[in-house]
Amino acid sequence: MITKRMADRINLQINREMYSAYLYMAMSARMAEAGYKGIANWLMVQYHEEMFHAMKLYGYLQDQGASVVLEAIARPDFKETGVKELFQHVLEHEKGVSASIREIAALAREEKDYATEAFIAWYISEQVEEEKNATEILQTIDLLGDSAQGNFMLNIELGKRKLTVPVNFAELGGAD
Ligand code: OFO
Repeated sequence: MITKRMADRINLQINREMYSAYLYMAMSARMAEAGYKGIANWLMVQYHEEMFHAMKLYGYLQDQGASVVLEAIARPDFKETGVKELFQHVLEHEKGVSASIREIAALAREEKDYATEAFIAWYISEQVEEEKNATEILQTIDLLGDSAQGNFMLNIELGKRKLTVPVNFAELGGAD
């Protein structure tokens, strides 16, 4: 069993992961409209990753006998239309999510909640990956050149990204 304070904090994180999903879904639509189908693919795969992150938290609350409480998801807030600026936004967003995950880890330590500390360690590692992915894309943009030709090449590259997370969330536990 986890404390109410921890359950509230994890529910907040579900909302933040859902916001991430919503943000990447909106960014995917923007890139598809601009003709960058490959970049839109990368962002839509990211949407699924974020839903997976949210649903792992959802399952954890259920496994702990805590209530899942869903709040409104904010409108995706981004104005960038350029590819490089868009991925700068992605990186900054992920840094913010990493900070949010660290707060949960710190709270778990404060409460001597070893189960949540062990559970949230997966997200700590995942955020290293999330920041690395965005950083590498920004490096690739710089190498290719932030130009129509460079973005065209990036579009081909990001079009290769495949979904690796499950989409049947009933398999994640909590619902059994
Ligand atoms: Fe859930 O890692 Fe991105 O936001």
